[in-house]
Amino acid sequence: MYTQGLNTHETQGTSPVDTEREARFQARIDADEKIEPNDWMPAAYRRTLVRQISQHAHSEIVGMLPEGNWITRAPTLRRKAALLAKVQDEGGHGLYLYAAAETLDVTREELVEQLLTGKAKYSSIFNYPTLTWADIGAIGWLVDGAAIMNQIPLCRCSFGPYARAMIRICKEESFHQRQGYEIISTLARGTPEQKAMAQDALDRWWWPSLMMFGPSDKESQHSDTSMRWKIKRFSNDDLRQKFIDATVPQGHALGLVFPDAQLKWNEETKNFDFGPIDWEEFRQVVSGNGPCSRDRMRTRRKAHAEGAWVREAALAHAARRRSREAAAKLAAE
Ligand code: BYC
Repeated sequence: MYTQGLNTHETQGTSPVDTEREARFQARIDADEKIEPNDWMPAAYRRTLVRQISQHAHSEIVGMLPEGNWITRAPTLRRKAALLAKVQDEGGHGLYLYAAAETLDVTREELVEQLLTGKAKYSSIFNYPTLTWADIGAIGWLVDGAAIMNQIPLCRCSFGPYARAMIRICKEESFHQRQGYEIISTLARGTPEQKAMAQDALDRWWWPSLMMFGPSDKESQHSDTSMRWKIKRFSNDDLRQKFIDATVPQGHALGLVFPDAQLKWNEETKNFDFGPIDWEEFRQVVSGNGPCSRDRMRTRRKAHAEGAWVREAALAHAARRRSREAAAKLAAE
């Protein structure tokens, strides 16, 4: 619905006109102006945004699956209501983000197709299993905590529709993080068995959470350009470090131990030093060989197929309403 009449020219190349347009575009970015869908933009800026925003949307949608697994098994009614609300929020985040991507001359159908055929990526983190109730706490505390660290700067992204979608998303994410930390702290302060569950969840989710920030700055293909265009405001490694520095004291306050023997406060840099990340594991997960990768895609494809009647019914309803409105208009003339 947003895709009509947009500036979609992919023709820019190296002509003096293009060079001048690109310089004007960069000057607007440097002046912290927002770029809006109908403004001229380099084709590569558009492509980068479609890639990032749609991967982000897919992550929200696939991200509903590991937690959805626990809705029917939440330990109390209060926990169930909070988890249900959180998972619904994630569905909503996916929809705002698909709508933001659609302002860039791509349809939701194309984006969903890319997810379902395995062409598009989604966050590595959602390819790990949720084995116990403590994992729901760990997801909220660590995964949503990492998400907030990465997403707050996106509220200042140069592309207006993405930045505006992120403001609302971040407000909701902060509730998600708090509900997770509350679950983990209840378990960590509970019986020895409950504390062991919290520790086990931290052991399994810590390293995958650090991988959410993407490859190291040396290996990141897109960071330089995305930072020049103010799509990204901080590098992957900088955000990862900020997350570690904020999260480690929270775990220590609960008497939990991080699964990293090299994790240590560095008085000189005022940061936590940490051990090496297993980038081979990250590469495997991102290329579809994570512990739950196939299961996630199978579940998503099944949900999409089973929802076909809802999409068809909504389209039929919209068509009927349009024709009824047209008939009423004609009768009134
Ligand atoms: N997993 O050059 P780089 C959530 C890919 S939703 C998979 O550094 P970039 C939540 C990257 O796409 C969390 N792939 O890329 C939801 C690129 O591949 P392509 C999602 C990854 O874009 C429900 C290649 O590696 N958050 O939190 O500059 C419940 C090279 O990387 C990952 C977002 O999407 C990964 N972890 O930086 C609870 C935030 N990392 O496209 C929570 C928005 C990297 O060349 N996205 N790749 O094939 C971003 O901020 C950036 O896209 C990233 C990567 C920091 C993720």
